[in-house]
Amino acid sequence: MDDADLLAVLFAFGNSGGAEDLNNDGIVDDADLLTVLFSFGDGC
Ligand SMILES: [Ca+2]
Repeated sequence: MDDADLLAVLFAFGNSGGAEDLNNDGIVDDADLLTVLFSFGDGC
C-alpha cells in the first residue's frame, strides 16, 4: 500500500465499485480513501 494506491483511489473517487472500492460498499468514497491512509505502508 503506497502512494500509487492512494492515487488510484483518488482518480477513481466517486466511481461505483471497482478494485479501488476497498470496503466493497459499491462506491469509491472517503471511506475507501481512509482505508488507504490507515493501511499506508502496509503490504496489501
Ligand atoms: Ca467504498
